[in-house]
Amino acid sequence: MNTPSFKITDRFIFSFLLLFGVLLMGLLQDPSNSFAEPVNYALRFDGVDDNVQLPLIWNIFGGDSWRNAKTISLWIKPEGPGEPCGQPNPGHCQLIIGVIPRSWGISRGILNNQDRIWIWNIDDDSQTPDALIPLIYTPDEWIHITLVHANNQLKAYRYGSFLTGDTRESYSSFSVDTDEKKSTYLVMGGFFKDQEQYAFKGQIDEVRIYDIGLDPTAVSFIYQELTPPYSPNLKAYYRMSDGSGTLLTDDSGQDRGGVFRDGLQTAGPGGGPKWVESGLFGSGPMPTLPATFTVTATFTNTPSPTATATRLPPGFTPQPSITPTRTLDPNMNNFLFLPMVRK
Ligand SMILES: [Ca+2]
Ligand SMILES: [Ca+2]
Repeated sequence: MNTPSFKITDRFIFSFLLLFGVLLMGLLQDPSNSFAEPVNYALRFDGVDDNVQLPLIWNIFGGDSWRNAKTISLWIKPEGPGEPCGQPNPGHCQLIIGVIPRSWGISRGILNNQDRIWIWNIDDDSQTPDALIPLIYTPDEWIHITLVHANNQLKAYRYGSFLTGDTRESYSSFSVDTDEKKSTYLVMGGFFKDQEQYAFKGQIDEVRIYDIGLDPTAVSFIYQELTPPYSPNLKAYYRMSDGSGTLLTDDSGQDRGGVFRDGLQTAGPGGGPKWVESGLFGSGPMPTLPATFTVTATFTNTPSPTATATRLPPGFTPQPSITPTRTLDPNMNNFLFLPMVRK
């Protein structure tokens, strides 16, 4: 008597599983469900007090080799025009990324009546002029910047391309670290100390830190995110992948993440920089790119008057190019830093 009822139950379970399976497959094929591509995030800094404190640079590099060999690259989207720097010194401009106490960095603002992104290094040798490289930028557009310091030379790249003239002789970055005490942190988004505030206003994405001076070919790889296996020289990688919270993950997997701050205070829930949709790399194979990729820079004091840098990803149609005229100030190469930058 029991056998038929078991069969009916089995059939019922089978039918139920079949129906469940069909429903599950339907869900999996629905692009609107939670299996959609994740958002590509960037971090927006408010230009008031937002910043991210990254680890001690000694810990990122596993020593003090950061003083002699490093590559820092990132995409930024500065908001609005730059402001006058607090002093005639790039350490007193909006800090985008660099070490504190300050000895090198990427910053922006108006120096010598020029609104520029500044690549700079302060070296130990007081007989050697400190290095300062100005880069033209357009407010509210994404721009890729690379700082390469190696072989006693500081170089600056724009959109992965190196322009003649964007190099300076510069020796080991100044450091206050001692054998007993390390206190030099890598910081992103702003410098804050007492009454001094040099906060970057805009977005930052795709930050890569290497412990070597990358060659031009490696520098030019800027239109895609990195994928594993990573170079052993990649010491930290910030894709801004978190999307929420007040911690910044190191996407190189080496646990060199950062902490959001408002000024010098650790940010509370919802505080610090904001997670925004990057607009830089879409979820498809083709990145969404900024408008300006063809640059003709004119130098008044070099025998070769023009240098053209063009680097377009496949399928990308450039918008009308800009032709900035850059006059290099001969005094710029001999720029003397004020002592207070070393705090
Ligand atoms: Ca804030
Ligand atoms: Ca990103």
